[in-house]
Amino acid sequence: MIYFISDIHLGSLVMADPELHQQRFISLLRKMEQDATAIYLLGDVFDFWMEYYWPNERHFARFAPVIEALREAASRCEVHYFIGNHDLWMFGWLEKQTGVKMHYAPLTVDLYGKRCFLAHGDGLGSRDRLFLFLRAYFHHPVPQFFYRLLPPALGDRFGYAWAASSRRKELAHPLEYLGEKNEDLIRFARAHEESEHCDLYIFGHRHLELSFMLPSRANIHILGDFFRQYTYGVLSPDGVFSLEQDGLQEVETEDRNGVSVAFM
Ligand SMILES: [Mn+2]
Repeated sequence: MIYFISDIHLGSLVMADPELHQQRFISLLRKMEQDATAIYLLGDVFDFWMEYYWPNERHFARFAPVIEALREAASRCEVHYFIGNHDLWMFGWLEKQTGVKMHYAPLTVDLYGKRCFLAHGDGLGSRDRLFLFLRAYFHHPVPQFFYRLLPPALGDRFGYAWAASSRRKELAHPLEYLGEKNEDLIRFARAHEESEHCDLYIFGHRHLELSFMLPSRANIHILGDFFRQYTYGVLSPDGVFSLEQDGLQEVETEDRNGVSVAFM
């Protein structure tokens, strides 16, 4: 089996019990390890992650259990870690500690005979100029250099507060499906199909579960999240992809081309 999970947002200030949340993710990782040939973490695993020039003992102590679980998972199967828009400030520390393979850009790869396009998804197909500007700023080495100079306690306080403000907005108004013309990732995949065909597009970022088939028969899957919906994706060796929910049966998904598919 190959597993895909994104948007866990570990450490978020809006979690009622952040330790329990971390443990729930660790339990799922352990379950996946049983039959996984690979685990793909598609971004925003952490609600905020910054590797400063100084040691950040508090941060590392807080996430010691999940760091250890990632190390163990990576010793049993391939573990791929894609940066998201909350945990993009990875500069090699986590990779060195755990043995996960970091990805700083989307990846096209053959998995069980399926051509797969994998990415967190932020910025792809986006027409939101403010978001794109901020994204370019956050990815720029100059502001990164200055942020990394901050004392970790100060930088983290600001970073987690910033991240929590978007989580709070979202909990008040859960993100909704905008329709195929307005969903950036659908538009992105549609354009991508014109130059290169992939069988599967797997994304995170949107915090909603979605399966959508393009006329080229490419299937787009958006994974949901692991703080409210607790969903993740599974690709079986026969090339069948499904969305599942932790601790429950498979979740209902909607085929937006009109056929509603419910798994029980
Ligand atoms: Mn996210």
